Amino acid sequence: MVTTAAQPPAHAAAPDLNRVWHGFRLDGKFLDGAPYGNGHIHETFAARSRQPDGSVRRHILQRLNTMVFPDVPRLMANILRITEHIRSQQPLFPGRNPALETLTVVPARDGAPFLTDAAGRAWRSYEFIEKTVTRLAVATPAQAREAAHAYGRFLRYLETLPAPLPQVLLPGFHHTPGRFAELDRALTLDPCNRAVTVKPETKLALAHANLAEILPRLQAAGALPERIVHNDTKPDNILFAAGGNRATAVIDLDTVMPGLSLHDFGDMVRTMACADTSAGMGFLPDFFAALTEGWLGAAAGRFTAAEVEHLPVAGQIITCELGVRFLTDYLLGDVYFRTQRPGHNLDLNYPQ
Ligand code: ADP
Ligand code: GN1
Ligand code: MG
Repeated sequence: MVTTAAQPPAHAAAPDLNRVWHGFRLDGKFLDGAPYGNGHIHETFAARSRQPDGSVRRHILQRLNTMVFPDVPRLMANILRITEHIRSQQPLFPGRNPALETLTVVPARDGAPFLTDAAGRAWRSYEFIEKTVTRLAVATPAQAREAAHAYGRFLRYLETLPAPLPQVLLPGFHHTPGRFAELDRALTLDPCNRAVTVKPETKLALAHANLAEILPRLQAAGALPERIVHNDTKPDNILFAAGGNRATAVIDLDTVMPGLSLHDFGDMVRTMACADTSAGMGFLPDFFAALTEGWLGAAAGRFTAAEVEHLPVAGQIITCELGVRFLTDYLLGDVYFRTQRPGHNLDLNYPQ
């Protein structure tokens, strides 16, 4: 079942980052902290501290969205297993060191992988991966190829993750028929009387409903193996080397769960092989070709014939699925994604 979560109130008090920083096992003297990045789920801050040797270090502090991830201990247990496994892998790819390609959790003072502040809100901290940038969109096919290779490497590193599998914290996350059912419910409930304002968008979504069953049907027929996948493969979840094309690390591991490789590829097509051109939303064949090259290059022959054959339609499916999610969120009153202005959920460019 797909669930819809409400965001913590937008008026949540500005956090005392000094106090939060001191809750983690960090050395040095807290200097300052500020909002960081463009994630749609958590509130992310970068905190700076002066180290005993005089240098300045940064750490990520994230106030977690517990409406989306209510079970923080299980969330962090997944992340520790995933990051520790990746870190322990031998290099599989020339010039790449898996230990440097993943996040490092900073424990709280009591040793737990997160802390709860005085207001009852959960926080985690990561080592800041320096000399990197995230991109809301890739600028060249070379960047798309690099990103796809990084997400492909990620799958390879996790192939050997020992049992048990990471826990499924977001059931039905990429179950496209469930997302359509959510849209149906939102249209029926129409709590904000917005359905009348989104008739063209609704018509467009419903016209593509046939896409929803394609992957579930193939999976049921045994043509698509379940793998541990990332599930949120937009460019913003890759750290690229500053001033270059190299993909340094894959981040945002909250959605890593057993799932389908085609969902990961499809979300890359949605976010890296489509652009808003003067003629409307357009598909970019050269970026698609670069994604395919990077993805299959990293997979090194491991995908089944069905996983390769369905790469093109995967982009359509996930584009449709996310369109349905944003539309549903708009109908429900912008309660899930962090929107920055009225109508943001309807903006063609928002998904980036
Ligand atoms: P959300 O789930 O809200 O998208 P993310 O975990 O993706 O949150 O983090 C939001 C942004 O913060 C990322 O897109 C990236 O720019 C930045 N970020 C997160 N972790 C790190 C890190 N360890 N080092 C550097 N930047 C990071
Ligand atoms: C959210 O966390 P973030 O911003 O990387 C969302 C994804 C969407 C994406 C759209 C847990 O990702 O599913 O594809 O926004 N994550 C969750 O930009 O719902
Ligand atoms: Mg993110």
